[in-house]
Parts: sequence; structure tokens; C-alpha cells
Amino acid sequence: MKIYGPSYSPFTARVRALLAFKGIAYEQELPPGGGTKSEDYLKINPIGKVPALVDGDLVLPESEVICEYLEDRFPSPSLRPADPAARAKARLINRVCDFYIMGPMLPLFPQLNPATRDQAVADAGVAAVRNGVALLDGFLEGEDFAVGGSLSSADCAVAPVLFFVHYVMVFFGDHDPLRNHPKLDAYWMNMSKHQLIGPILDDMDTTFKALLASRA
Ligand SMILES: N[C@@H](CCC(=O)N[C@@H](CS)C(=O)NCC(=O)O)C(=O)O
Repeated sequence: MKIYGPSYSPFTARVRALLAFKGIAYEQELPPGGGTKSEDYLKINPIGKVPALVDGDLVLPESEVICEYLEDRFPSPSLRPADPAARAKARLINRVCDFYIMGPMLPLFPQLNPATRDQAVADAGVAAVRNGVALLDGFLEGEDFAVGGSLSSADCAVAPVLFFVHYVMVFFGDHDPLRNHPKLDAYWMNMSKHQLIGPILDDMDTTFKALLASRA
């Protein structure tokens, strides 16, 4: 089994967390040919984004689809909550992360440099990310885990997204983006120290710092 994608990607991190939880061995590679839009990589994943999973003849893009596939293929141990309502809530939280936080966050990356920033785009993106964070805080069940009393697929999605919320909002002058959300802030602290999620976040930090240094 192989996963294409850098460790700093929150979507790759989501899949890596699930693979680690299930104890599935895998190789990890960066997209061949120089990036996500290279001819070589587009042959693997025509969407041109990371991650992509290769399992034998099956090639799957999209982190959430990959995680659902891996849950079906390796059902035990499971990151799906047993109760249908809790399971739906985990999916809802993942969707909030994808649509209402990462969605508006991605257009902020070209706006990181104040010298070249389009302030209107930046202001709209920052406001939308803040709104997504508030939504996430509302749906989060507790300070230890996103849903129920144990690690679930939602934690694999939320923790890497919160990593990027912290990293990106600093560029826009917000050094404490969870200050108005004590529950989410406590959850973030707990996830940072979690024995499985903590190392995934550490990998994100190391590889993202290396990326920024390579571009400085
Ligand atoms: N919905 C996709 C989003 C993947 C995504 O946006 N990945 C980013 C990296 S974090 C990417 O590949 N960006 C490169 C590009 O858009 O060219 C998923 O869940 O896998």
C-alpha cells in the first residue's frame, strides 16, 4: 500500500493517522514529476491533489474517501463510532473541517505575504475560517475527543486542520485563533499530547517548517 502526499498536508495527515491507528504498513511518497500538477502525478490522480492511495490495482484520491475505504477494508480496530448518531456526527465534523475551514483557508495561502496581499481576499478568508472554527467548536462534543469517549475518524480530521488554523492565522496577526473557544482550545491541547495524534502533528510541524525554509 502506498500513499502519495507530504506529511504536512492535513488531508494526508488524516489518512496517516488512520493507518497508524489500524497498524497498517504503507509507503509514503511525494508526487512524482515535481508536484501535484505534473504529468506523472496526474496519471495517478487526475484531480491533481494529495493524498492519493494506491492499493494494488485501486488508486483512490480524496482523503475522506480513502479513510472510508480503509475502514471497510480493515474494519478492526475501528475509528467509526458504534452508535449511528455518533457516527453521523463524526462525518458532520469532518465535513465542517473540509467545507467550512479548509475550503476558505486554501485561498489564504497566496495571501500570506503582506507585501503582495489582496487585503479584501485575505479579510474574507480570515472571516470565513473564523466562522468555520466557531461551527466546529459548536459540534465538538468534548475536550478529550471530538465525538464520544474515544478516538474516532473525526479526531484524525480535526487535529491536523487545527494545526493549520494556528499556522495560517498567525500570518494574519492572530496568534491565538482558539481564544474564544475554550472547549476547542482544550481539545487541541489534548490532541497535541495524544500518543497517536501527537506524532502525526509533530511530523506536520517538521515538514511544514522545512517547506517554509525551502521557500524563504
Ligand atoms: N478534498 C481533498 C483536498 C486535498 C487538497 O486540497 N490537498 C492539497 C494539499 S493540503 C493539495 O494537494 N494542493 C495542491 C494543489 O491544489 O495543487 C482531500 O480531502 O483529499
